[in-house]
Amino acid sequence: IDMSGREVALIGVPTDVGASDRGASMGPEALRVAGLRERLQAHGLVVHDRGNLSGPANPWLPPVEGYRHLAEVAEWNRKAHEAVHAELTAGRLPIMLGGDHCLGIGSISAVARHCRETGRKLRVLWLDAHADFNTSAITPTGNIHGMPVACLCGFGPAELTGIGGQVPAISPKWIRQIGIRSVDAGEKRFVHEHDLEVFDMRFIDEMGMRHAMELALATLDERTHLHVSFDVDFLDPDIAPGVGTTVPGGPTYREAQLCMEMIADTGRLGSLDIVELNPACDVRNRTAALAVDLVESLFGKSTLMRKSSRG
Ligand code: 5AB
Ligand code: MN
Ligand code: MN
Ligand code: MN
Repeated sequence: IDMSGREVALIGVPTDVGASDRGASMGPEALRVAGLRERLQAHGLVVHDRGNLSGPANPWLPPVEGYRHLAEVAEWNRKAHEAVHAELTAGRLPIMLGGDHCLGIGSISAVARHCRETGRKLRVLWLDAHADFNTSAITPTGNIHGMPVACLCGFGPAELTGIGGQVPAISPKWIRQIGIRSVDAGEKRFVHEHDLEVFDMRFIDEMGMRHAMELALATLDERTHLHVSFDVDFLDPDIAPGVGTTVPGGPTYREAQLCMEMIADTGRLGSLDIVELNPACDVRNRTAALAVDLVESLFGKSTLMRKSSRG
């Protein structure tokens, strides 16, 4: 798939209000320092860097009724929603640079709204160590970065589920989760109850990343808009230490590359989140550099060297 000439927009959303460790707010700048724009340009993409959105500071307060910083999370997400939606409307491919993963609510609700407006089918690939399917009733932490998938599916406070104008914003049937290896007890029951399609690390160990991705990508067609929500803690902490919530036993460098390459091969990528990168936890910006590397593959780096995609 040749993406050259495709216009992409980088939208920095520098906040960590949804997390319990500070530092993801520095993610956008770390990705820029690692050369995200230049590397995409080298593949012929036309890159517009919109700079960073601004929003409320992190008040650093304990949870209230099961949510930490709900008002601030809602404000950042409304802004992310509008920025992502504007780029999609203008025909550009938005890349949201988080920021913590609560921002998936704003970003993906914007993509869902765009798909409704243009008659497209939405498929969301959630690359993460975590399912992010908690609610205020079952969360062990109150951190909203553990709740975006639930909020998008309509389970959450009106301030968050209503962003984008339709509740729920998406159906659980549209989501494929890859790399999952840390799910809380109540969350696990909720995931089963709503029948989320999860390719967890056990599945990847036994069946391989190739088979997991073949299944995850099986039902795409020419009307499909594919959104990738890439939580950097998806990766094994040995190669990606720069996240607040590391979980051992994640995809290796090659497994992660293959995952990205197989997404690139579909030619359906329409929007992307890069979230949870925490430069305060990183070693010489190594995790940012790795994320940029993987994003290059997502935009077809390796396929440029191949005549046909697979076989
Ligand atoms: B991330 C935990 N399940 O809800 C919770 O990094 C962790 O966006 C959530 O995937 C991790 O607080 C959120 C324990
Ligand atoms: Mn996440
Ligand atoms: Mn995670
Ligand atoms: Mn995290």
